Amino acid sequence: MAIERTLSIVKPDAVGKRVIGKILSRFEDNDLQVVAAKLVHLSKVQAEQFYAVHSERPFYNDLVNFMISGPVMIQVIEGDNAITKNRDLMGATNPSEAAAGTIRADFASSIDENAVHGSDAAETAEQEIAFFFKPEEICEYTR
Ligand code: IDP
Ligand code: MG
Repeated sequence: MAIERTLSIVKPDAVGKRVIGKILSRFEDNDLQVVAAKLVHLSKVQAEQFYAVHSERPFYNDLVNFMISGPVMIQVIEGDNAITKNRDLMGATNPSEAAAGTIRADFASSIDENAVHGSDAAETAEQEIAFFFKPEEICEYTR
């Protein structure tokens, strides 16, 4: 399997519940390494641009307003098969459908406030990482 990087966001609901550490532990416990991270309060423009792919969806305005309702923890995580592995650790978009033991099953309360974002494919991972991080902000580790 190839080493990949993906973008992960701990959303405002989970930051507010003070479970940043528990969520990042899920990645670390599953051989995904945090290679860049920052806590930020997104601007409305940033949230609109980040979720532009959903701009025609009925939930877009609610999603943007939720994402700017408090700080978010944004990280690049790296490891074997990181994109799919992160999606598997996250669980389904709707926490009521998320498998037991997934991040969303354990920490999310609704489809609107579902604890985490994760890139869904190689192309979006690359775009989303570049949206938030300059290349020099991503660390190289000797494994
Ligand atoms: P994902 O986060 O699992 O990749 P997407 O379909 O990409 O799910 O949707 C992005 C985000 O938009 C979701 O995480 C969720 O916060 C929100 N969202 C998606 N579908 C709905 C919906 O039907 N109602 C309300 N919010 C939604
Ligand atoms: Mg998505």
